[in-house]
Amino acid sequence: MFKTALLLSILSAAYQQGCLARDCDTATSNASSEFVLHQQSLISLQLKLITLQENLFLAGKTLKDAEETRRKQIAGFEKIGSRYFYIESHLKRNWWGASDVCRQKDGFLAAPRSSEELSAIKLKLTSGQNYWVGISDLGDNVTYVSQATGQPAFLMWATWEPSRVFGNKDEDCVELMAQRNYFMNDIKCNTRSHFICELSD
Ligand SMILES: [Ca+2]
Ligand SMILES: [Ca+2]
Repeated sequence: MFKTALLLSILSAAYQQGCLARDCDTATSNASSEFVLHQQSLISLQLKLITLQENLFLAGKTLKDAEETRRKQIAGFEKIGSRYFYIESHLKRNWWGASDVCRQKDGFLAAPRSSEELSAIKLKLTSGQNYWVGISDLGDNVTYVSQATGQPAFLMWATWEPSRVFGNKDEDCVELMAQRNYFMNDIKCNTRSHFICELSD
């Protein structure tokens, strides 16, 4: 957009210079002069239109940025690593209830995507409390899926977890388990725990 404005500006100046070089004052045709004026007027209008479009674009971007910032602040999310999370250390909900709270905040139960992200989140948790994350094998009782993405989740199991591998297939939802240094544990989904939400990308 800015390049177009610059190009038109240069063309306009070049056109005027060309006119002077040909000595427009001595032009014999009135029609030719009118044509030049119309062309200049048209270029001038085009430049104004481009300026208006630029201003509209910038205003829209500013508004969008302000809304995004406000949305994050209201919901109480904080930036941890490169993403936004909300850590609920007061309320306890079962896995579905926790998921509902996150959805009401326009997010999902969180699914950490890397060991670095999980480590950063751990630093924010209240000692001794377990936290739901948005991972379960409720779909096929085999694959642990991120609720946010619908894709197989990043997993970092505590020792002897998941219980499914060791014969207990009733533990379908995943928590960060305080007693296991916040590594992951599958547990029954109706357990009431604190929870972590993430904002959608
Ligand atoms: Ca299971
Ligand atoms: Ca387990």
